[in-house]
Amino acid sequence: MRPSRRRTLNRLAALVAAIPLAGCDKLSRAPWFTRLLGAAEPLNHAVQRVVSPSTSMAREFTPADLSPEFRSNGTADPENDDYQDLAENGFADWKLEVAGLVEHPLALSLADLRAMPSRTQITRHDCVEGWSAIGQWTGVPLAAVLQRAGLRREARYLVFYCADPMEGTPESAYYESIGLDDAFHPQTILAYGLNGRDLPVANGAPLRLRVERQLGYKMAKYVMRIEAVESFARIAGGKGGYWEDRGYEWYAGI
Ligand SMILES: Nc1nc2c(c(=O)[nH]1)N[C@H]1C(S)=C(S)[C@@H](COP(=O)(O)O)O[C@H]1N2
Ligand SMILES: [Mo]
Repeated sequence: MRPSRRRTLNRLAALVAAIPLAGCDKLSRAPWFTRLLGAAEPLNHAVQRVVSPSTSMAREFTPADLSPEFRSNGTADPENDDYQDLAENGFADWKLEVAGLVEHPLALSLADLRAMPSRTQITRHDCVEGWSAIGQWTGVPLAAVLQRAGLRREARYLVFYCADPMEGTPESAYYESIGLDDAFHPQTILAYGLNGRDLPVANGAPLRLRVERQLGYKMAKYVMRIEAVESFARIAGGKGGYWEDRGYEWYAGI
């Protein structure tokens, strides 16, 4: 770790330790404390990166460890006419859009994605709701897609826009975002296969994100578009994801 970063972390840690535990109620209403908690989010991320550096790998399992069934959670079949039309046609007309702060905006079909380098990994999925499942995922490393698109220097996050409206309206569509360290991590893939078969609709067909060092809600299903951005502050609720906008952590390290 760079000495300057260590100093900052030490100072912040000392500051957090100095917060008295009593009177939390009053504290949580104080604007400066809310701001400090906001500031603790990048700190959480920094601490996580020290504890498990960006090169660390999530554990991988063997075929004997596979869950008999990989359950579905959240949306199991998007209530969206456009999506239903695409699904009826076996996603032959679906294209993944890659846009935003990239040199070459892309529109990739499933065939295009399958022709790119692929990676298969058996990992455990942990959902905040308290269940886990082990599955074998096959897909294209996100890094390969980003290399083809050419990220511009200003890009800091990747935002994933999904097909499924959570509350009936297009504005309530599921979305997620990740930073560049996870985006270029070798286990971060755009998966089109689960347990040796095409990805089922219940698990996010035709394409879902796998970010193996984070919790299940980061793993956007039904991905339609990826946008490279400098900031996600002006997207939807501004917190970087559907569940983040409702109070979940943006960096959901396991
Ligand atoms: N588009 C979309 N992606 C999503 C969700 C969702 O409802 N919609 N749910 C999330 C949650 S909370 C979990 S645990 C996993 C569930 O993935 P699975 O259905 O393959 O089990 O997807 C995540 N990605
Ligand atoms: Mo979840």
